[in-house]
Amino acid sequence: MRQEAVRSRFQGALLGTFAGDALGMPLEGMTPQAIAHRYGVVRDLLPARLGRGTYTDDTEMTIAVAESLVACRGFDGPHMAGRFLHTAERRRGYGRGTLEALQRLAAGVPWDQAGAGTFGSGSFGNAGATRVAPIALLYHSNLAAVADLARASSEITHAHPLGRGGAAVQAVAIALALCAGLEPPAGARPELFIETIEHRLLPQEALYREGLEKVVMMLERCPPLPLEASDHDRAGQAARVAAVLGNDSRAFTSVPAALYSFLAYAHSFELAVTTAVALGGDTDTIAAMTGALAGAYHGVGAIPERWRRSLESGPRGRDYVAGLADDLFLLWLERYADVC
Ligand code: RVK
Ligand code: MG
Ligand code: MG
Repeated sequence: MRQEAVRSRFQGALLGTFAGDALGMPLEGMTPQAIAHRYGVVRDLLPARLGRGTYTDDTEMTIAVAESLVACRGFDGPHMAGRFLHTAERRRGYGRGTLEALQRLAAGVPWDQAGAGTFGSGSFGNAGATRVAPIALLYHSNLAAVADLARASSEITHAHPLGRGGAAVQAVAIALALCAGLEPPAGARPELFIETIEHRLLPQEALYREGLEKVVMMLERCPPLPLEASDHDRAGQAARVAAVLGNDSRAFTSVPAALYSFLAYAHSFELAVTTAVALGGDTDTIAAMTGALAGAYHGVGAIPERWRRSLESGPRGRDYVAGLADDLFLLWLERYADVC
């Protein structure tokens, strides 16, 4: 029974990333006001550059992380770097920092040096954080391993301490969401999330402490709206949250923005992810990270069926991603289930 619940959460986190990415992608770069003016609250997958329901770099790299963990039966830096390089399709839309690191990997630079020179000191873009769900799932019973391996996986492309730190914060949050979702009476208590994540921060990641404190402040100032709230009220709240937390593609703004969206609406996958999209800015990535959190918390059944059935199919589409989640679950069952 419990194993089925864990399995559903592995699928939820990976397909939740995919659904958030696909819902957010057509709005990427728009302000919250522009989204509200044009669409109200976005509740359905819109036509997109590569087709409705298609995914971007965020999901593509998450797939690569999962493939590498499964193939190597755990984290292996050189192998994961190889998967990033061989699975990246430019049409999915990659950030500059990731592309630069991939070029260095292609030129033979080792996996732990390829991300070092971007923007002078390594990138603190959010690509290291948005792909981290498979690591959080496989190691969820050991938060120290979750944080360390998230940082190591980020280093391949995003070596700045704040890039690595964003991956650690997002990964620890996903692992906590999974565990909290298995214990429904306790639920997703924001104080517990914030305290536990803060405890895992390294001194050079102190900026995340500020981000997490802002999340607490915004959960108080902008608490979840009731179900019957109007689109106008939802959009207004999203704009206020984005103005304080930020919504751009730097990890130290977008990771807290995703955490707010999840914690404010932890009772509903759909409300969490639509809130993330309403924040505007880096909508595909913030919604992908929110989808990973909410999917790990609720399990795959909470992703609206009308979204799930419209996600891209094909050789590396939704069935493949669900299968990868199962492979990862079986690996967890074999190697780590007994320590839970
Ligand atoms: C196209 C100064 C830095 C910095 C540093 C800033 C895809 C830059 C995904 C940079 C995501 C931005 C998106 C994002 C993210 C980073 N000094 N500024 N050391 N490090 N920045 O280029 O690969 O959509 O302004 O590494 O993480 O869907 O432009 O992007 O939305 O952060 O790309 O950092 O991908 P990048 P990424
Ligand atoms: Mg993207
Ligand atoms: Mg993005």
